[in-house]
Amino acid sequence: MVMEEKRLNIVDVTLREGEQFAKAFYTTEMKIELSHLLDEFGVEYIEVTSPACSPQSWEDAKILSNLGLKAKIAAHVRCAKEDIDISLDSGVDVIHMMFATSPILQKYSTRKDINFVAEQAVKMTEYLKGMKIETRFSGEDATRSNLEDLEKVLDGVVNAGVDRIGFPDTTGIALPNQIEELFTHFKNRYNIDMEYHGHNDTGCAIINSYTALKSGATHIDTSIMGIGERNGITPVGGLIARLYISDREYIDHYNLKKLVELDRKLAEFLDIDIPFNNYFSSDNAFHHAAGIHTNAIIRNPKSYEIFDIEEFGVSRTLEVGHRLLGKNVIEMLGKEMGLSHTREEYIQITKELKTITDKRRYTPEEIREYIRSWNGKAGK
Ligand code: HCA
Ligand code: CU
Repeated sequence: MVMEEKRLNIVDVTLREGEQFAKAFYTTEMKIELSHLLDEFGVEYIEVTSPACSPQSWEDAKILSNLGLKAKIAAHVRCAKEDIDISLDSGVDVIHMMFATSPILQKYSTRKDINFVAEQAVKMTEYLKGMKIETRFSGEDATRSNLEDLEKVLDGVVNAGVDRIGFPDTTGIALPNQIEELFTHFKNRYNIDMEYHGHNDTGCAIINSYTALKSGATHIDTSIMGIGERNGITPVGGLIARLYISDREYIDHYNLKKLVELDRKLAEFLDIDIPFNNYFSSDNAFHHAAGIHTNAIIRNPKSYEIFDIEEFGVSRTLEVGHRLLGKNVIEMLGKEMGLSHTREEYIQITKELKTITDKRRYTPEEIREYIRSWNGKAGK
């Protein structure tokens, strides 16, 4: 299938790649709840751990496949008939096969050479096409694979009728220019659906995903908050943030209000904190501190915010208890409390507050109390 419209297909891998995260353990109930939320957000695919991995993984794949979600359930499997058969038996909608195509993983991980990979990939693709099930093939460690090796394997699976080919940056080593070249090359070679899966070891997961999309990828792998092996992969919130700003038409079909709920739910399930620098859902994502910023934000939020944050169901906070505070925010606070100090008085209060907040941070409540009981006598 060839997709021409400007649309992103999100392959959510929270339940598969994310299960490889150091802090992850999912119960069946958690998998069900996360799948419902992901479906409400609108991801196109929910990838699950290979049903061949453990008895419960098989049971859960079956349960998720029977939830009646709009999202397709995809089993992530080794390119081996035993694993594929067990997965098919669980009732999943899609098979995501992978096999290492890089010399280093062939030597130390799979211990299968490129000829074996090419032959096996074609065999399994033909096998699955015979059953008319949607099939994807990924060359694991594509970004450290030789181009000729990738071509050899992918030519075979494309000829055998695979629906989609995947290019994982398994070690997070790639720069955007490599991703652009890779996707442009294979788009011109096949014009088929292509998927990108980017690890974040060097902080390039989002920009590489974005670049892949602009260079012909139709499917991007993300996970909630980016969880995965090591420091993880492209976080769904970060990719949405990028596209919301520069290419909104790709993400029109997602329910943006669900993003924060996804992060909160996962953090609760895994008993982790939402990282301080997380997109949209961190406590400080829309916290404005310096007086220069808060003064301008009060006049127009667009001065320091690029998103319409209401669309994400979140709100901003303004710093009041720090020495960087601004007079406008203090005046606003006073007015909110129904006080009737003059502008000059608020300027005076701000001056005093800057002295006391030089010692430590104050809570908003302490600052409110100071303004409330201010009577013109400094230092009380
Ligand atoms: C892994 C490998 C993988 C596979 C991605 C894919 C990667 O950790 O098991 O199937 O496209 O990063 O290469 O996640
Ligand atoms: Cu991965």
